[in-house]
Amino acid sequence: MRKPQIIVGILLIVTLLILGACAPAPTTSTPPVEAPDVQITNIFYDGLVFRAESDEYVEITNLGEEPQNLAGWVLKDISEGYPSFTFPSFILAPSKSIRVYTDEYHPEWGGFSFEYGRAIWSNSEPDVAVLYDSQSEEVSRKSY
Ligand SMILES: [Ca+2]
Repeated sequence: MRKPQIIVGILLIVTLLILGACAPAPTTSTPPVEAPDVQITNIFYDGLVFRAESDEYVEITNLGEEPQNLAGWVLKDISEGYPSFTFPSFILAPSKSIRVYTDEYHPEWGGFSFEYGRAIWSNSEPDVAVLYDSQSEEVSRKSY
C-alpha cells in the first residue's frame, strides 16, 4: 500500500521539476530608448497680468501610458539659472497635464506655483525651461 504512494509522490516531484525547467525564463532585456513620457508641452510666457505676469505657466504632460510620480522632480529656468520649482509627491496620470504658474494658484492644474513675485519667462528673449527627474537627470526641455 505504501509503495504506490511513494511512486506517485516521486512522479509528482519529477513532473513539477520538468514544468519548472520549461517555464519561461525572466526577461532581462532593457526596454528600447524612447522619447520621455513626461514632457514640457507648453510655456505661456506672455502673462496677461500687468508687469508681474503671475499668470505665466509651464505646462507638463504625461504622454506615456504609465502614471508618473513627480516627487523630487525640478522645473527650472536654465537661461537665468533660477527660479526652480521642486515638485512634492504627485501622481501625473497618463495624458494628464499640470501647470506650474509663476505666482498663481490653480488647484485644477495641480496647484503648483513658483511663488515668484516677478515675471519669469522673458517676452523678448526666449528662455529655456528644463525638467529634471528626482535623480537630476534631464527629462525634457523647451523654449518658445
Ligand atoms: Ca513673460
